[in-house]
Amino acid sequence: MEKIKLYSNLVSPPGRTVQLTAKAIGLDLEFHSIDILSNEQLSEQFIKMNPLHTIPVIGDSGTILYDSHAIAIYLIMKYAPESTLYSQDPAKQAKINAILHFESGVLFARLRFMAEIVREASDMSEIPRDRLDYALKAVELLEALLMDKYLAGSHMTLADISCMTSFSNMDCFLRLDREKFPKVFAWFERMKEIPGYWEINQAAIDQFGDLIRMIFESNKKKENRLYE
Ligand SMILES: N[C@@H](CCC(=O)N[C@@H](CS)C(=O)NCC(=O)O)C(=O)O
Repeated sequence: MEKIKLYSNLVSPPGRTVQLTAKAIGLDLEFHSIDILSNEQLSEQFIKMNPLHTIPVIGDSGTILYDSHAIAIYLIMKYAPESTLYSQDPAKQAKINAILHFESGVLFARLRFMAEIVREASDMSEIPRDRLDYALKAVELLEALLMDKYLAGSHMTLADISCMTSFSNMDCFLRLDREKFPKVFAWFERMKEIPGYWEINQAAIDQFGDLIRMIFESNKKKENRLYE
């Protein structure tokens, strides 16, 4: 069988959701790195696959799909329908879907709103307060959602993978106080036990932290040059 192609970047939370889902169901993907810092996703070739020019995208024997949530559900339903990461039961499925919509519409959207401005900033103090507060509020909502061991109940599902990848990037920016979010941090610790966490998620977080520092430093140099 031809390997499924994944077009993504390790620093992308939705991209890692697909990588970790594949890992959990034992699927080996062929990784194609897309450099979003140099806007590779805006190339004609990429836009043909995804007019929304977002990563991740997969190619599975001619089937091209975008959006991490849609891709992860597709992979589970096609290759591991018995997996407990998703469910065949309509009520359980709806519960997982509701959290996936929260991730897409609130958690990731607010992370992106904050991250977009980093490209122009010299340090975190330059991120507008309302963007930081908006992101923080999303973490408060995540804390409120955690009424059991995992987001959709007592076992880990796709909802947890999806929220964890975005949450971990958010924590890189906000350096959250563990005491204020005890349920979130206890859940995050549990999530570190999933297959691939260290080589996929932690590796990305380390890289992401360095990337933010590099962007800040380079923006500071640009500012200094103005006054030379
Ligand atoms: N809802 C989408 C969001 C994907 C997304 O916004 N990805 C970002 C990277 S984390 C991206 O591709 N940004 C580049 C762009 O929008 O041009 C998903 O879950 O796949």
